[in-house]
Amino acid sequence: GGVKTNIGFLLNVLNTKEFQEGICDTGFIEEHPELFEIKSSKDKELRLMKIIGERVVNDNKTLEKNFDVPQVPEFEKKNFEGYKQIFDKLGGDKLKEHILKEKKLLLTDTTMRDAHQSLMATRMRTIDLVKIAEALNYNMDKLFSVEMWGGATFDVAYRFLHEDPWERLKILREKMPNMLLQMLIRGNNTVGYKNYPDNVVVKFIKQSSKNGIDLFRIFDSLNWLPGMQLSIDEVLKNGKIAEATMCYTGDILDEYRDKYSIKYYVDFAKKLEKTGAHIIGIKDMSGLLKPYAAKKLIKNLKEEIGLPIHLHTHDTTGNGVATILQATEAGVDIVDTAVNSMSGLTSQPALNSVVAALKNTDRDTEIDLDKAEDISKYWAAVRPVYENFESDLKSGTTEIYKYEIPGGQYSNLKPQVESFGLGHKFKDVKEMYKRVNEMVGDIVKVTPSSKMVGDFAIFMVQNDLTPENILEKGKNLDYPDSVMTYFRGMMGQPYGGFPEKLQKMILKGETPITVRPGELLEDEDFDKIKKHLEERGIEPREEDLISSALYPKVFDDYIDYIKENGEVTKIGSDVFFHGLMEGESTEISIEEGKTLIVTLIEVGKLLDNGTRNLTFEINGSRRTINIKDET
Ligand code: 3PY
Ligand code: ZN
Repeated sequence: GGVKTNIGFLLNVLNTKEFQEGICDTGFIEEHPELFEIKSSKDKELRLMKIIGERVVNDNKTLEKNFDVPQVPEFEKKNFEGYKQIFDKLGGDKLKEHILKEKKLLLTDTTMRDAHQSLMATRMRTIDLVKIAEALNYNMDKLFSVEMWGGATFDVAYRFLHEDPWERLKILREKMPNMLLQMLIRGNNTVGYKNYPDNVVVKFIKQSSKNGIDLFRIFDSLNWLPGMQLSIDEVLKNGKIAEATMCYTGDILDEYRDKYSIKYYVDFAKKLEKTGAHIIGIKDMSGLLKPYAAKKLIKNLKEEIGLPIHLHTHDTTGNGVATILQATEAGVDIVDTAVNSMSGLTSQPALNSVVAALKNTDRDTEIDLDKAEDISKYWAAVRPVYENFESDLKSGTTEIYKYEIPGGQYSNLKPQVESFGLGHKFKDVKEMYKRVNEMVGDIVKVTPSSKMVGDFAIFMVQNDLTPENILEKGKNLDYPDSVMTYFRGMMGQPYGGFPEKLQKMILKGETPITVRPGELLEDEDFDKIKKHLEERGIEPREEDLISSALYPKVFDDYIDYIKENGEVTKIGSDVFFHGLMEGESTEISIEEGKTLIVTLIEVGKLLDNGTRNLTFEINGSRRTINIKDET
């Protein structure tokens, strides 16, 4: 099959159970020379030919591609006081005062994290982020922060890109000295799908702080404070900015839907304020916060809360910029946007559009629109390389107000449903998503609780279950892992409690927990992990121990991949995802001062033994490699 099928397959894998339970980089390689039994540059060439050859033969034969080279705008490496310097000078508590006094609307650029997580299944590679990082730092000097880490990026980097996310953080830190670097952390679930032991959470936050994260957006997938408290405390201990975040669901304008009322949010914000956090985040992961609801919510919060308010939303309904402008009128301090060419649909509202809208008003962002446009052009040229990971959503859809599916999940739900052979029942699954939400008591839906609702909905459709018949018909069934975890109380406690009858039926006599899972989980044994990784042939850094604690199998697989294939991060994304066409060349800088010019000369005929010979020219010398044709 062509590339479509294969990427579709990857998307399916992304949604399998294995994936949900759970970039080789220069730094990693330098610190792990043991991964390279083969060191000569001839062998590096051979490995590159093998990786590119595999793509050409097995992924890509039919794709006609013609990608523009993304242009990095010019920038001047000037000295200036960005928000990073202001924070380093003032510390979190005074930074908070500083933000409150700002007249202009402050912007966070989410392009490097949530935008590609929500548009293209989190597949953006470090090489594409790094290329634009300095231009962003120097040309977008008025930005408040850059969200570039956390959420799903950690896992996907290892799993699908064969990259080390810690290296991504280190390089971006170096390239963006004036920007506050921001990450998304799922409370005790950190960057995973389940609660981890407390010592894992502590180590993770410490190392992330040390490697360059300034601002942690901390949320709990059920808005359950105990699920966030440890993270908030640790961020404060490490001297970083704690953004305690409430997830928005429901509709505060609808008086018949009163579980998540304005009072609910104001009360929760007051609790968050008491934790000592510096900023209150509103995380509208599904884009449900309608423009006039935003106005009402922000107005009430500004009256009742003494902390800056940072609004995050998605544009899935098409109302995103309007929501931001209403929030701005009501006095919101900071908002999330993505550079235009990476905005809209399931991503964030458009940065450039917001900048333009506020010019010559008293909340002018002071961002240079021409420079922002040049950054947007860079991303516009990067985006087509990732097209196979995009959903087929072509316009905003108001059905999201009904289904309440988060941006990231929406773009993945269809391939997930298809992977269960239920593609023709996609609409039924969406309807069931809504009904499952009601059945479990109308809960906050964001990773990982959203995944539970999605898995449950698919399971219901698969087994012809309905909320009306499940207590009878569902008695003897084995429920998906995420559903079990949820009803055991291992994701925390939902506001309003569990539906008892359903919980009893699903747990079949098992007693659920009512305390914080971290109180019951044994501390992770890091010595054991160290030994395990040593046995696997590496001398683990602190970062590796943490990654292995978070994703044991994914990390092992990553190590094995690097051992076998060597470094892949230096390969351009067009070639990494699409290979080369006959006659096409690419430059790969394999180390400081050493660039390979690789040209694919010829793809040979299919041989009797099911392989093909591929001829390359590398820096002028011809070499041939034999690749098995699996198509
Ligand atoms: C994440 O947890 O990765 C999210 O972005 C949820 O919205
Ligand atoms: Zn989001």
